[in-house]
Amino acid sequence: MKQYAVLGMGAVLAVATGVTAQQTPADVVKAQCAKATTVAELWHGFSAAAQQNVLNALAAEFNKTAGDTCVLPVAQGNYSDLSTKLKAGFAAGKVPAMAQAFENNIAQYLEADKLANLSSLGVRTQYLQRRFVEAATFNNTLYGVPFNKSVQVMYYNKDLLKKYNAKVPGTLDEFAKTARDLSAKAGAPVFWFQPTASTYAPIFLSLGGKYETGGKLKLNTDIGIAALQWLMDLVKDKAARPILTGFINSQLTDTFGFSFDTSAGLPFYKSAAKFNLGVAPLVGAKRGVPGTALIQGTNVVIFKDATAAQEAVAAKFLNFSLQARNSAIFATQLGYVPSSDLASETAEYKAFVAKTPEYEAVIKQARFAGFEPRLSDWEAIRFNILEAQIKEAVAGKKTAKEALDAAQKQAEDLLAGRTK
Ligand code: FGO
Repeated sequence: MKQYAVLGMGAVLAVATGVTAQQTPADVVKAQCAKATTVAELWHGFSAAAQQNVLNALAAEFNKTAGDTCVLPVAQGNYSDLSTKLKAGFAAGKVPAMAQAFENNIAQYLEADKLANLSSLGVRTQYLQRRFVEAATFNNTLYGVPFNKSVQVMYYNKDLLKKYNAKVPGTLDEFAKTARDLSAKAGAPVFWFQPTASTYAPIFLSLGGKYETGGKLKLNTDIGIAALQWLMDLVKDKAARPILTGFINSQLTDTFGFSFDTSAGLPFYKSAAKFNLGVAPLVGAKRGVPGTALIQGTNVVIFKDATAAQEAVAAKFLNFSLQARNSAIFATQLGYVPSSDLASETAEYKAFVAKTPEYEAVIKQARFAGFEPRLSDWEAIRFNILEAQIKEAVAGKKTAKEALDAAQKQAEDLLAGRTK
């Protein structure tokens, strides 16, 4: 994988900055920032080296244009580590100029009154994907810009399907049938999934589920129960295998059949798969209409407590990264959906798609995708409550209804402030 991500942006960077083969993008940024009078830190949750390289390469390209100012990406672990560290930073009075943030993180950081109004800082959004921009807009004010937004897609093993003469399923029903048939023939569950809110969401959304009705969070709907049951039945029938730790793309073997996973996994799946990898839009309720993916990945926000000089550099950096060409390079390298509507017109984008046809599934899927609730407590709900209950249900400790009823009760208590 390292090769895949580093080559593209790395090559672009090498031309732009004269970087030598031995220098990593992080080395370049470090040297640039050592000389700068204003350093705007960007705290992020990219823990994979390949992603850090692409982000650092983007910062290095920007820094070349930024005079005696610079942007310094700073890794904080994964996304949850990042939000934990930011909240600790709020308490200690120390925050960076910028950070990655999910929509619910924006809601939470806003409650703490930590976010800068991006429009006032001159961040331009007219060519950006509208619904991403709307998702980062609260009370008519822009607090984040889409930076690395993903959708989920269906990864599959073409060789396994071929071996057993199976077709790529077109609906959730066909998927369940194919997974059962292939698992019986292969002697092992072929659908690999992480028992998390992320995996549950596309099944729930594709069946027509909604997390909120009339402004109220509802986790234990009939559709929710049906979605969880769908997953539980596949596990019971030995057609689905829960992956409890680590990324699926780090554990691929030739008995892997299918997964529903983030498009940001594309470079990792591509380099790890020793079989012919297939990538398709998700299966949904109806043939010919893709399922509904969860939109994940993050926005970038700017913090109010940064100095005016840092805020100005940060705003310039965001405008730079969202330019069509930069958005195209960054997104395609990492399997993200380009933030700029103009990205697909660029030569860089076209060249990438020509060489990586799997990426087309990402672009198709982007039209069929939805968000999780933008509640400030959602991060706690999705991991500590919903995911915990999904795990119990999938392990056979609870029925789908018991699990989601418990999730609903715990979420209500949390939202009412009873367990904060
Ligand atoms: C990840 C997480 C949230 C929230 C969703 C939220 C917090 C989910 C899901 C939990 O940028 P995305 O699409 O993909 C991630 C990216 C950066 O790490 O690369 C993906 N990756 C990394 C290494 C690898 O080997 N394979 C690979 O796919 C990685 O998944 O974001 C999807 C996965 C999760 O982090 O376990 O978004 N998520 N909503 N996290 N904290 N809060 O509200």
